Amino acid sequence: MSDLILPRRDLILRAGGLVAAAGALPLLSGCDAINDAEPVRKILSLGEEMHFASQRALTDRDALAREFTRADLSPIFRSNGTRMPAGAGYAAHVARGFADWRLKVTGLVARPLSLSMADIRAMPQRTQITRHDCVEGWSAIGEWTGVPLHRVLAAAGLRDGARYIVFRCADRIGDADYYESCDRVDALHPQTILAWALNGKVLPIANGAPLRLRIERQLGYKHAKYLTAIEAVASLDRIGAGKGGYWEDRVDYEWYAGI
Ligand SMILES: Nc1nc2c(c(=O)[nH]1)N[C@H]1C(S)=C(S)[C@@H](COP(=O)(O)O)O[C@H]1N2
Ligand SMILES: [Mo]
Repeated sequence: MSDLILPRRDLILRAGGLVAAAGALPLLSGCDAINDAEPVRKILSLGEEMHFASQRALTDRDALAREFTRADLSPIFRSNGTRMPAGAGYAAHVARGFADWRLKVTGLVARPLSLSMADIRAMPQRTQITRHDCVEGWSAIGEWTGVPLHRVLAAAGLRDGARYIVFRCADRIGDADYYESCDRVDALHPQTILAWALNGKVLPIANGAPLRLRIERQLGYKHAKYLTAIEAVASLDRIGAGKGGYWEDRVDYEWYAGI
């Protein structure tokens, strides 16, 4: 972990690369190998399995996810689900280097916010090297930089009645927008960040540019990409189909996907 802020000149140079990456084709679905989906624990070795079991027994929900070193970074951090949100709106943001992108913070907060990427980068940052585990049976280690979500929620003034945070995304899969949610414990966890950089570079489009959630104690599908809004709510009943996430609404993915 470190308090890294990339120099602005670097950012401008790297923003040019984002446009080139926009050629990637959108995929039809996210965790599309649903029938083959196996719980990620099945692919872990017995030793790791025991490590998880003992960690779960000994620690609580505030425990940190394991952090790695740069030597552990995956050579390629693959992407999954949406790799390029469809539509002219997102393409226009790409063309403008996300200069007009806004993250709205709404719902049960004292001060609703509309943050630009510059606003987000001006807040205190956190960098962490963690392992992403997708239920489809792959993992990757990456270095993420972004603002801790608890900072954003403190700036907005989370109200007492807010039990869940909903994450709204710019992409649709089929006929519905991708979304996710978590409870206050995960929202305020120190490793839950809104990330705008991966491996020291501005987040690639395929990995959720310009801003994506890293919620390190949870499985991959909880890590919402292409964030447009976060909303503090008292109940998930009237969000989507009521199960707290795009995949939770459609398949038997657990809402609480703790690892
Ligand atoms: N908006 C959005 N977020 C998403 C998805 C998606 O399709 N759309 N896919 C999820 C799944 S299943 C995984 S494993 C991770 C993949 O993140 P990556 O593309 O950076 O590897 O993003 C998650 N967040
Ligand atoms: Mo996934």
